Formats: sequence, C-alpha cells, structure tokens
Amino acid sequence: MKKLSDNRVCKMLGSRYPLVQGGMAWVADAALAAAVSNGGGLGIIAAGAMPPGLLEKEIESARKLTARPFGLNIMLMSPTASDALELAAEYRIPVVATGAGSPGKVLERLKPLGTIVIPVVASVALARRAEKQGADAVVAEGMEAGGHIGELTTMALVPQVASAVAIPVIAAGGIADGRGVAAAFALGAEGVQLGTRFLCCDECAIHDNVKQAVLKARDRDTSVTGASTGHPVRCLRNKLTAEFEKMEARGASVEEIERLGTGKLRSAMLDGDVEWGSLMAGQSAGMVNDIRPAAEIIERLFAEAEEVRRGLGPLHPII
Ligand code: TUI
Repeated sequence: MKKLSDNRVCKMLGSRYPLVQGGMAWVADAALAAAVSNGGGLGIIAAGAMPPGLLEKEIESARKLTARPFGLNIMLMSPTASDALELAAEYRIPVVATGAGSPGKVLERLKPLGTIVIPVVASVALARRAEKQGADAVVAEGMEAGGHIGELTTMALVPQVASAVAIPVIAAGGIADGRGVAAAFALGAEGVQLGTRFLCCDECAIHDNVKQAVLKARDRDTSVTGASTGHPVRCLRNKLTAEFEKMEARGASVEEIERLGTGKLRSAMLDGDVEWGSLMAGQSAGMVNDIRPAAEIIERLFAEAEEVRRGLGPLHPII
C-alpha cells in the first residue's frame, strides 16, 4: 500500500499533509501561514499589494512563529509583484506560488536558487507552459474558488491538467471538507489547496464580520463579477456585487468598474465592511460552519478524507 510519505507533494513541500493554504491577499499573513505550517500543511503569506517593507516584516514574523517551511504567494497583476519576487530571493523562501498571470519571470529568477515554484493555473495550456518553464507543481484552480478565477470547474479542470502534465497537480476550488479532498485525489490530484475554509480559523486575523458572513453563507450566496473587464472575481453577494452587476449591465467602462473595486478587499477584510467591501470567498463558503484552530481543520480534513476513501465500495453493481 502507498504510504502518505510517498506523496510527491508532501516530499516537495516538506509537509506532513499534501495541503497548501491559499494565498489570499489581505488575509494570509504570518500568523495564518505559521498556523497552517505548524498544523502539518504548507502555510502561505500572500504578498498581494503589500508594500515591500511590510512584507519583509511578515516574513520575519513567520520565521519566529514556525520552524516549518512556509511559502509566499505572488499575485502577478500586482504593482508590487517584482518587489515580492526580490524578497522571495533574498530570504530564500522555500516555496513560491504565483497567481493571476504567467509565471515566466518568477521561474527564471527563482529556479536557479532552488526555490520550489508552484504556479496557480486555470487552464491546461497554462499548466503545460508552466511545466515547460520549469514549474515544480501546479495548482489547478477551478471557478468554484474565491477571488480571481478562470472559466473551468474543478471537476473538469483537474483531470485534464493531471493528464497533460507529469509534475504533481494540486487541486483547488470548492474544497472545504474531507469529501472534497478525496474527490480531488480521485480526479488525479496529489494535493489540495484551500482558501475559504481558512477564513474561518482561529489564527486568521480578518475582521469577525467577514467570518460571520462566511459562516452564514449558503450554496448560492457567491456571485462572479468583473467578467466584462477580463478579471472575473468571485465574492459573497452584497451591496458591492449588486452595484457591479448594475454597472456591467449598463455597459460601464473598465475604468469605472475597476474604480469601484479599488480598496474594497482591504475594507472588507481589515475593517469588516461586509456591505460595500469585497468579500472574496469561494462556493465552498456554504460548507464552512465553524471557526476552529487551523491544525484541527487540517487533521479533520484528512481524517474525513480517509474515511471517505475507505467507505467507497464497488462503484457499480457486481453481477
Ligand atoms: O490569483 C488568484 N486569485 C486571486 S488574486 C486576487 S487579488 C485581486 N484583487 C482585486 C482584483 C482581482 C484580483 C484575488 N484572488 N487565483 C489564481 C488564479 N490565477 N486564478 C486564475 C489565474 C490565472 C488567470 C490567468 C492564471 C494565469 C492566467 O494567465 C493569463 C496569462 O497571462 O496567460
């Protein structure tokens, strides 16, 4: 029987479980990353649009909070992406994840240093390109995820990416419990990435209003806005998403739509503005029903997944 220690994602990340925490901007700080790494997964600090001085402090703080490896997420559309890249190199961050763009420059800069680079992709073409450019693994993120998303569902994306590349595939989008973890592995993934589930953990420092909104959310409480700007984003529905929908329906300009979004993720996550803030969260919000320590969430996910795996009987009637 395969041992958990044979898992390529665990080996690559130096983690007990093949789990990566999503690199959520204005959410994923040193405290969250350290809690996930201490709990057996790979915690990630999201550089987002953080000024370099602040990001440096977060990296140093995470090093004090955990002796385990942790990663850095670089959002490629951010104006501070190149600063984050230089800090990743300077601090020899062991794992760097990228999102919202092509990771060519990150791979060029960090591969010679031995950094594990894991681009988040939303299509087979980008997964193939990332592998050719030297990526160590890819996160295949379905449109069930929160924040900036692609077009394919996790169910359709993960097996197609897994067939297209030889490097390990980490599934993301719509996973928040052990059933999702087991399903991801059935689709060909060797690891999972969860974001929304970690919004509701004790160590996540976001405003309590947002945690309560996630706990309250049901299956149809997210919506995708911004498709007309080329940057579709999934959030919990509120006054902001309703206004986006109105603007898009009347054919507002990209500039006008983007202006409405400016600063709204920060005002949600830090100030708790759940009416007009951008409550980026995935469709799995409907499955998040408690706030627990990160380590307990991780243990529970894999205990449940193992139960699901063992409980799967024959998948067709035996004649
Ligand atoms: O990056 C994410 N999710 C994010 S980033 C973010 S911050 C933000 N703030 C305001 C507005 C918009 C974003 C919030 N959520 N997920 C990873 C991801 N990457 N999903 C989809 C992609 C992606 C899309 C296109 C990756 C590459 C890509 O390539 C385009 C190209 O250049 O070929």
